[in-house]
Amino acid sequence: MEKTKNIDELKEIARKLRIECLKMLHTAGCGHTGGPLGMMDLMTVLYFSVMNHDPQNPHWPDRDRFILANGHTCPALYVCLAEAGYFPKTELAKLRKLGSPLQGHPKLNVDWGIEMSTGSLGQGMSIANGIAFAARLTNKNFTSYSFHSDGESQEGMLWEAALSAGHHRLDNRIGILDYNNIQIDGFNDQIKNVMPLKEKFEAFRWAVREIDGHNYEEILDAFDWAKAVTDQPAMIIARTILGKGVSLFENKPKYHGVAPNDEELQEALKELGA
Ligand SMILES: Cc1ncc(C[n+]2csc(CCOP(=O)(O)OP(=O)(O)O)c2C)c(N)n1
Ligand SMILES: [Mg+2]
Repeated sequence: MEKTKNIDELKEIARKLRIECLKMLHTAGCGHTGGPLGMMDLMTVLYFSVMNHDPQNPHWPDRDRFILANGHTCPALYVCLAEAGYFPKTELAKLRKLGSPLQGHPKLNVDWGIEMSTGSLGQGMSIANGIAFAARLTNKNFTSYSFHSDGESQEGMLWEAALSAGHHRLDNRIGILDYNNIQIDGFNDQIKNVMPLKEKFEAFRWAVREIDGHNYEEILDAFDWAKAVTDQPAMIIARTILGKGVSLFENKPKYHGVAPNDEELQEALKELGA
């Protein structure tokens, strides 16, 4: 797939994807709005600048793999996959409808670029590790990427898997962690503070970099850094703003799991220049 490192181009893709994302959620009438908007800059860079993948050949054995461990944020994944050409954009309007492959949490469908069913928080780290082990065992060079969140980091299972990746020096593993300080019931630091995350992952033998998850220079740079890490897995901890791009939703826990209503959609589209 054609990749770009042009920041203006990437920003424009992300702007359009935020619009698509809000429209699909509004049509569905339910779903998660805040997380996907906050992750969109990182997801755009991953899908259109970083990962080796081919929507025309989704089963390509050498493709990089992507696991969305915080599966509830799948609207962000679905718009990236549609934009990349895995399936027609008209399918986005069927989000969460009976029979649609685009459910409220990802369902395994490699033809459409969905590498694993996820949504039960904490499992994605183990899955991505397994894929990385498989690459090692079959002498393949692809990278196993996984996306995580602060709320998800309260799951013990994530840490057990992180320990394994560090111990086994899985340097074909790159994690991204969305730190927006918001989870389903409110602010993470008030409910059960997962900080400091950098020191935790370092103690589990990961190389760690902290970035602003909306700064494209920092995002691009972090992925270059992560790919160059040897002998260790790499974790990019990205500070983000839940609902980024739409003031109405920004940093408001309520929008963790609420779709925009008619008025909210109109206001959001105006702000995004739709
Ligand atoms: C094992 C498990 N327990 C509970 C849930 C319910 N749940 C869905 S999202 C979520 C909050 C996760 O926090 P985070 O990903 O940081 O939320 P966001 O930043 O997207 O608002 C919870 C508890 C789940 N999906 N899986
Ligand atoms: Mg969060």
